[in-house]
Amino acid sequence: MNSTSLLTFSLPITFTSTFSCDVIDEAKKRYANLINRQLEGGKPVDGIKRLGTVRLQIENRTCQNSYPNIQSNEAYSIHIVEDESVIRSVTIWGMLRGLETFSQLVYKRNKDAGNLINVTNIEDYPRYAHRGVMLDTARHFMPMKTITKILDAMSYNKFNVFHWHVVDDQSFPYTLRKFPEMAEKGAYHPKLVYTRDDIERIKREARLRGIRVIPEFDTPGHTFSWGKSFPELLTPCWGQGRPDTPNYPHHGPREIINPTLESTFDFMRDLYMEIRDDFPDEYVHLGMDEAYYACWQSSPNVSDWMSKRNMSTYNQIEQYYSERLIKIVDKIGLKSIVWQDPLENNVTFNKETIIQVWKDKKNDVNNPSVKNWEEYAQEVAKLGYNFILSSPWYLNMISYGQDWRNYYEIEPTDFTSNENEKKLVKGGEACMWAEYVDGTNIHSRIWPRASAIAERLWSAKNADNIEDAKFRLDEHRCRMIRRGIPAQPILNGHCNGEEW
Ligand code: CP6
Repeated sequence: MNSTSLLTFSLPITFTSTFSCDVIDEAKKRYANLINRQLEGGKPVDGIKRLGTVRLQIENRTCQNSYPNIQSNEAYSIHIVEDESVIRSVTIWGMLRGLETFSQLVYKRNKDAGNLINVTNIEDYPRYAHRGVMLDTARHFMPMKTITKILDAMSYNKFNVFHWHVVDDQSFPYTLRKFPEMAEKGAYHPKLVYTRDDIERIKREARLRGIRVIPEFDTPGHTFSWGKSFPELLTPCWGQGRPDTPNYPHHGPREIINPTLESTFDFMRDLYMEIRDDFPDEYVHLGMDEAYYACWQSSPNVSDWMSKRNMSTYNQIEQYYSERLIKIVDKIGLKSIVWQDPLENNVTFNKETIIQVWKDKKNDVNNPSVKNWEEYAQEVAKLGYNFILSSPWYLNMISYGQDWRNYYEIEPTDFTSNENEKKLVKGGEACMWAEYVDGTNIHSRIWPRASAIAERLWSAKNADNIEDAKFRLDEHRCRMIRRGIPAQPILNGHCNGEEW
């Protein structure tokens, strides 16, 4: 590298911009702080030219009360030159991505050396609009500091969707305004809940990083904790092979939503109206995975109800429930994302619904009827739905060695040779199910493994050289460590002589 293509600078680094807005002002502070901390100790190098100011130029000044969405333009360009460098973007969301890249361009040759940046031009934009991390906060409660750290780390990896799998069978930690008893009775402990302030904070921290929050209130399955406060929402199971309870209903963990009562749908409408008012995103996640029929099958009330409606299969109940719920949600102005399962049971959705493909042989080794994700993707595409891919990116599945390679090598459009079907892929999500993680070990399990997924979702299809990626990922892992994310190692070695 000759000196004409290398610039040096002194700290603190400052960014200039011509308009003020919370998203940009906060980002300038965050990135100046990251860069200053990252480079601490280095003085400008003698004898080479200096970096001048770094100007942030945003074309579209929409900011106040604005949130990112699936259409947001996240493109940016960076021009590093001697006098006045500039980062350009169309939107504030693109500027966030540009600042992240800029912060990764600055470096030092060693701990005591000066701060450097190469003269360069970058034009960059994402391949996919939906680049998510799914977090389960029901199997283990995740403290606020864990969630905000995940949001921080997501921004270091240009993830833009926080899919919050907030409740499930085991606990209901979300404080609803209209039904506060759901969390009071359904959480693991009255302190292990997300308060109204916590929810506002998650929304705010996510927005400042250009991250959409998509909450999921999974029904009709995975709802056992809902019954702690509202038992009438669930279908009581009868018998269930328990000799002591053959002829009367009892509550048990396989209970799922009771679709035979009108009050169930009234409740769901109230719940989703509240979610709509809590979250600015146009999408909500309705879950709908793994609706086990055991309780419906065991219940004489359900059988009576079915025969009155001329239903003969349990799939028909699932269709009835799912199609009614999605109409309710549609009517109050929300678009839906659902796990793939209901499609397999012939539920139909409107074509704006996004399907999340999660099944794969690898995720269900005990079930011989489970197919490869490519086959599920094909089936979804044949039905004409847009979808996001998660099957190959289940962070909860672990094994010895470099499993990030398996994530990196996935090409989301490889399920088909049909160009129109390839266009149905809107992105993907790395999923962190929390049966075996909590605040003590979650960060090192997510990072840097999810970084491999982030690159696959952001970068062009032909950015697929894994032997190059290996060193990039290792360096990025060290960068995350310096930024306070305890990311686990992927290669032998050390981070710049630092002690870890
Ligand atoms: N919980 C819910 C889960 C899972 C799903 N839904 C799950 C299934 C298989 C694996 C990991 C997680 N724990 N509500 C499936 C979408 Cl390997």
